[in-house]
Amino acid sequence: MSLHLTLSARIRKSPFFEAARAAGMTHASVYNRMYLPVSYGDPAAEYRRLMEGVAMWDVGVQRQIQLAGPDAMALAAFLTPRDLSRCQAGQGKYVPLCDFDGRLINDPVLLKLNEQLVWLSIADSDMLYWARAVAALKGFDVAVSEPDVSPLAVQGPLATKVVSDLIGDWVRSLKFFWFRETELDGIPLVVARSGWSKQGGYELYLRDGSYGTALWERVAAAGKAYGIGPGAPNTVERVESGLLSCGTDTDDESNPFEANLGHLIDLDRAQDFAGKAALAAIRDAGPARRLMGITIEGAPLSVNETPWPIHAADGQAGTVRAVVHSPRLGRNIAIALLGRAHCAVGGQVIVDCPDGQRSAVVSELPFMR
Ligand code: THG
Repeated sequence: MSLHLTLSARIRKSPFFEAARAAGMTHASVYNRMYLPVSYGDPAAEYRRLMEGVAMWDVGVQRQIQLAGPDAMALAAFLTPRDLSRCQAGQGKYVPLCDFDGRLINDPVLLKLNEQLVWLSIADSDMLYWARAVAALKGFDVAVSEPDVSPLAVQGPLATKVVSDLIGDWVRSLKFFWFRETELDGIPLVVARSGWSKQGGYELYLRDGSYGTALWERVAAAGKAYGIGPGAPNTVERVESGLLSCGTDTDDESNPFEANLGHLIDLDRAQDFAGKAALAAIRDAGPARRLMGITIEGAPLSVNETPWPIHAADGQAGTVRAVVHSPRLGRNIAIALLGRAHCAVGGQVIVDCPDGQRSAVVSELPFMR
């Protein structure tokens, strides 16, 4: 029998929740203490729509942490090891956030609205308290809040047609991760070329939750001609594409080097930032573990509910963080966190699957470009 989790007032709803429910949401997860719709009952159709057409996703769980005030950029620059000195207003940047020991605690998209206003569009951990604590300890002149802002993603090869019909032709010239403030018949939005897939698309950041259903319906209407349907951040596609899911692929001791984000860690910056010394030490020693691909033999596997142990001849080698059966590759592929002695491409390992042990082969990430 299937297990049901109960909806309750303690878990927050996105402004698109009721529209997503009306559209046939069948499965939800929890992210940033909110419901995240994950399926509408037909995973194969949802994958196909993302790969060949266009899908709309309620990703209101991607909460914004707003930094407002004269020290907004100074706080942002202290929170991330990535160099923001050339980041312009209207530009987004993917920014790992680390604690003082170099642990990876979140990996938001940063949006610089202007010199005194920054949003961190966060993954699943409580960055509001962290950002407030850091701002207070550093004495920065900045107000840290969680504003009423909720992204709706439009993803897939036909997303540009839908969003340009809806918002205007100018969206075609937005560069990857750039954004613009606009409105749609009085609905206040930030429109960004971004989204958690490698199939292209946009995110419409709704700046007033009372318009949630109205915006959903406008997107659905504009997408009708292109066969739009509801979907969700797609685990199959993101494992194929090697997009990081912080907290799934990583654990509480992970650092950005083991998560293959080393190219975003700018240790040569003059300014100090959280974790700088610890990250320099990790870089010099090399990370003890790394995220790698593995291909697991046998019949199609479904998503793991826990990290499955991985063994090698000399003992425990690591864990499977996320496994899917890839329709494009026709194989079971997984993102694995492996000890550095076991990262050699082509190496053989053994995975403890729920139905028994299976052999697997190590590869680079991503599986597909
Ligand atoms: N969009 C917005 N907010 C988000 C996400 C998003 N918050 C949560 C989560 N996703 C944050 N994590 C990621 C992870 C990867 C990417 C974006 C957000 C991503 N990565 C590209 C890649 O890996 O190829 C590009 C990274 C880069 O510029 O180097 O897009 O999706 N609003």
